Amino acid sequence: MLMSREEEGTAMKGWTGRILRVDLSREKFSVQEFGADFALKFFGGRGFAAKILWDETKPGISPFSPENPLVIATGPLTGLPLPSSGKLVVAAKSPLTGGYGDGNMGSWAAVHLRKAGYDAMVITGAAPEPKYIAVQDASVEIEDAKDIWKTGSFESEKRLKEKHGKSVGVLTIGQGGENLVRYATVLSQEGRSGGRPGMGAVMGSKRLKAVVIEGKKEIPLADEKKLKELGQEGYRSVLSKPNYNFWKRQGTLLILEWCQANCVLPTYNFKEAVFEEAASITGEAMEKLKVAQRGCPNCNMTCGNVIEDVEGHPSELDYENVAMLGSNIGLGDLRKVAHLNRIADDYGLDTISLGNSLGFMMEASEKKLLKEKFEWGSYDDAKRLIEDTVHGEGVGKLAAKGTKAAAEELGHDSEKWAMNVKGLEISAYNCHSAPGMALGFGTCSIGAHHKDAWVISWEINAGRESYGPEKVAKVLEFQRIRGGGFESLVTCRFPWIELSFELEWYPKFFEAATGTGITLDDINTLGDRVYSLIRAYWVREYGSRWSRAMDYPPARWFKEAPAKGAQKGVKLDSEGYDQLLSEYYRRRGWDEKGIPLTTTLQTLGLGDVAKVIGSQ
Ligand code: PTT
Ligand code: SF4
Repeated sequence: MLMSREEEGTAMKGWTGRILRVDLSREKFSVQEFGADFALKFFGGRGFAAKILWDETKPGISPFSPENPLVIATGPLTGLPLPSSGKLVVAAKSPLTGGYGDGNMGSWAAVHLRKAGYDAMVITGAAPEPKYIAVQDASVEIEDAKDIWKTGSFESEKRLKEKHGKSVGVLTIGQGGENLVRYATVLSQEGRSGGRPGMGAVMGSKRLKAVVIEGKKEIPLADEKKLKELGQEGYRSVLSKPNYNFWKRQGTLLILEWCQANCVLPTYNFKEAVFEEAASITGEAMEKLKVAQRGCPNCNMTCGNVIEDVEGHPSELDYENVAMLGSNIGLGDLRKVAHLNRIADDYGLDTISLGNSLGFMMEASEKKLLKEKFEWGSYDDAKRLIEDTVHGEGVGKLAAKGTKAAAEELGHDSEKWAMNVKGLEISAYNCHSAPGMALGFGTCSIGAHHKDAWVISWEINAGRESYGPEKVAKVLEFQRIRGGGFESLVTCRFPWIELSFELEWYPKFFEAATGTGITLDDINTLGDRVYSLIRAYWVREYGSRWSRAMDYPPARWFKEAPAKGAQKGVKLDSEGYDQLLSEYYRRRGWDEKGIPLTTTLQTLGLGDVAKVIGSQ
């Protein structure tokens, strides 16, 4: 349980020390205070969400149950005048995976939540009719949302801003979330999307259309002067990084050409790893069409590149969106890809799972497993399938459940090419010939996301063939700093990973904000704590269904090698992967099934968790 501030007797800095709780069933809200113990143990963001969901999810509940808490959490660095600090985490039990789910998104809502005097918001219950929550400093209202229900995320945000003012922060869902598509996300600012494992659908199940936040207070700081100085220095340092200009030109799309050159570009539902039309969807191709650049709050390396889509609308592109809705479905026209991306943003669907789902259905159609026809590379077929997915028509009903559930219903061994881990679809890196990245996907805390251990660029330089312990060490290093550190401090990791903004800045920022000195080792320990707690959550939810197989990537990577490109004929070796996994478990202090050992949990301050999951 959280400790109250009074019990602790500590006046905290850096955190507001307050969580806003809203019960939609009872139309009530309350404020819960927490103390330094909780703050220093879990930091914020994913750390807070994991602890709250561990404590408060009734084991085995349906993710669509009103009791499933939806957590919106910031961290001690969020909203401060520091590089790229305008981010938040949305988390809940996932309807796509049945395990812990979260996502990280940029939004003014992150900054406003902190300025309204809260570090996090926990939403429970379900409204009988569509509602939205309006927070303005101490005032919290639950308002009618009937007139924006069945409306896309862009129009909904626009109308909410017309009513509440254009500078408020808005988190909203589109029709995808309303209709419980299991990979529906939460949207903000026409191009920020978070919560791949269905956080938008959890919002929809609560009939919660949006959260509007405006805060005007100061965030309490231990050393305001120092923090400002550090922030200014930090912003200057970001600007001086050698890769800055190229990053500003291409953002995340700079990686597409590299993926093609290194045979890891997902193509035709991850069957191939190079795409014959890749040149038309690269960062360079995007640059020629670019009409605007957008980004998250407090960021001076904004990476949201906007082009005009084939139907004349603006669409903000990232690498994952383009690869999954482009090469993965055989579509090589960037303006058409951009339109599919725009529809996904407006309906509020995760582009990664959507691109996987489209690829899966195109392959199923090719294999004559469906009555309906979906051709590779067909823009019209892709559009039709997206519409059917959102509105639950025809095969769209199946597509809306994600590839794992779709394969279970479809049969014919289709689970072998349903590209997911634990139910969450794989992001845009094809790992036939990248065992370290495959391990990163296999062991990621929410299912197959690259956000925690994106080791692929390091791996290809270090030697992709190896199944050695150095791969495990790198996966762990990244899971600690990315999956634990950045997700719980809650700032964007791009200054570090993309521009080499040094990690040493973050303990300094932390100390100026909170008054507590920490080291990078402390951040790594936090990462381990969060990872083991999330693993415990999965084990508790899955019970006897939990097995080592949950940490395996799909059979396609082991059984079928790509037929083209320099890595033609290369596939993953299952014995080698097994060894990597055992070494990974050993270094984590988990048993051979991937369940944290009692001693590991005790060392991490999670001793009470051990009994619940029957740790050895
Ligand atoms: C993130 C995942 C990613 S990761 C991408 S592109 W990427 C896709 N973006 C989508 C989108 O857009 N629209 C949509 N309808 N679905 C989308 N699904 C996909 O979602 C994002 C950036 C990016 S762009 C990345 S890597 C980094 N992610 C960070 C992270 O996870 N943590 C952190 N501390 N910093 C990060 N910085 C970068 O943020 P999920 P955003 Mg996203 C339109 O949410 O669920 O984590 O999945 O947040 O504000 O859009 O910024 O090449
Ligand atoms: Fe947002 Fe990109 Fe800036 Fe990160 S670098 S905060 S994703 S705009």
